[in-house]
Amino acid sequence: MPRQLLRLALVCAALAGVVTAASAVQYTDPFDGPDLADFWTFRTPGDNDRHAFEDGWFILDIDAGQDTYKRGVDGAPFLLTDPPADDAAFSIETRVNAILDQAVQPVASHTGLVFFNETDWSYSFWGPYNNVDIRLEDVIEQDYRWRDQTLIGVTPGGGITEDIYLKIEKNGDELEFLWKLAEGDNWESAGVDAKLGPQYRIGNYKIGLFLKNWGGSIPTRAAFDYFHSPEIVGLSVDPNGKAATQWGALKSR
Ligand SMILES: [Ca+2]
Ligand SMILES: [Ca+2]
Repeated sequence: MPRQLLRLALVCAALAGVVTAASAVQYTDPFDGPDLADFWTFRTPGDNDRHAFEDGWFILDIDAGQDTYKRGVDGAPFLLTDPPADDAAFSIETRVNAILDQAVQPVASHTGLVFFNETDWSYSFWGPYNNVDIRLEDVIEQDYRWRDQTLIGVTPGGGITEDIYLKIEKNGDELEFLWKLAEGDNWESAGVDAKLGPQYRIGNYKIGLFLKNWGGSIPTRAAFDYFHSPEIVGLSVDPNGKAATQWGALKSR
């Protein structure tokens, strides 16, 4: 009998371990839909940009010519949320597919992760660009920097032909831009920027996802598998990646 009790105790301990593992919280949004979580704001200049959920992906869907550029050119949709209350050091990441409707990324388009200070018209755009490369472009008011000025980017051979993992790490006033092609790969750094960091202070900026296009573009879509930050309180998910918190429960909080 004591032996059986011991076995029962061991089974209970093992089950407790499983339960603990299953309830481990990651702070992420797996984009299961069907609605946006409460912590997101969909910013759609011109009120003409669309979004949808498809098979666990969040889709941004825009007409041609939805450019966001220097102050005064403001057409691209952003999905935005707040940085963590203590933003001294944190990271955000996503997996983006910029080639939904053709074999390569559409011309004249840029998509990925964004840091955005609307008041001072400053942003950092990080992601696949124009079927050319994965790059950082940024702006402060009328001071725009292309890749040859930010000097941060990578050029995969053959253009943008598959989905890409993106990450931005903020450490003090520095932003580091990282990427990889597969979930199991190690993150690779494309560089560190120290110019835009001072533009991002608690209360004056948001973070999230973007999709823009410009002259010569066609209607463009981009899909995001998830948005994740270890430091930001988002949705609790189980190890299978499904949202453990019901959307109805979230909405009633
Ligand atoms: Ca997903
Ligand atoms: Ca728009």
